[in-house]
Amino acid sequence: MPDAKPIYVLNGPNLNLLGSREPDIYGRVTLAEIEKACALRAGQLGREVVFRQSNVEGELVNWLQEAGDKAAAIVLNAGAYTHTSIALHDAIKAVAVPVIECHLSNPAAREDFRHISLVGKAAKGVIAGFGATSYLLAIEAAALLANESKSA
Ligand code: CA2
Repeated sequence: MPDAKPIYVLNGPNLNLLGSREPDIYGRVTLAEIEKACALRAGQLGREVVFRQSNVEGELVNWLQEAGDKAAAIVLNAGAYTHTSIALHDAIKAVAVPVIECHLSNPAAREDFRHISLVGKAAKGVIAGFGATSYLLAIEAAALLANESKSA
């Protein structure tokens, strides 16, 4: 696919700690390993991945805006900002490309404060609860949605 736009995979706060702590909830896989697996799966689907992590809310907003111009689709694990960030909600609403909310765990099966997703209220859809595999399922959804769009 010549000139196919990339899939942006954006990760929020504390996800840089993956693999080192709380393995019962989040598994033992590191974010670097997830990045490699995403790149491999996206490559099989004819796409490249731009993979980033930040603990800073505004940086995630900036990257969503950048992806709105450059990406075919966005996979977003906003971490705890999922449940609190009106800024991320508004940024998702403002981009024309599809945003897939992605989680390692299943927030609906956890504490009450994780049951609200401000990201989910703006996203195209949600994939959650499959550990690192959630990212690969989200890459597949992103590639399918991107292929439906003429400009991506
Ligand atoms: O399940 C997910 O992917 C979450 O987005 C992870 C967030 C959590 O706040 C969301 O409710 C669900 C937390 C990411 C923190 O990741 C850590 C990894 C290892 C050790 C400590 C935190």
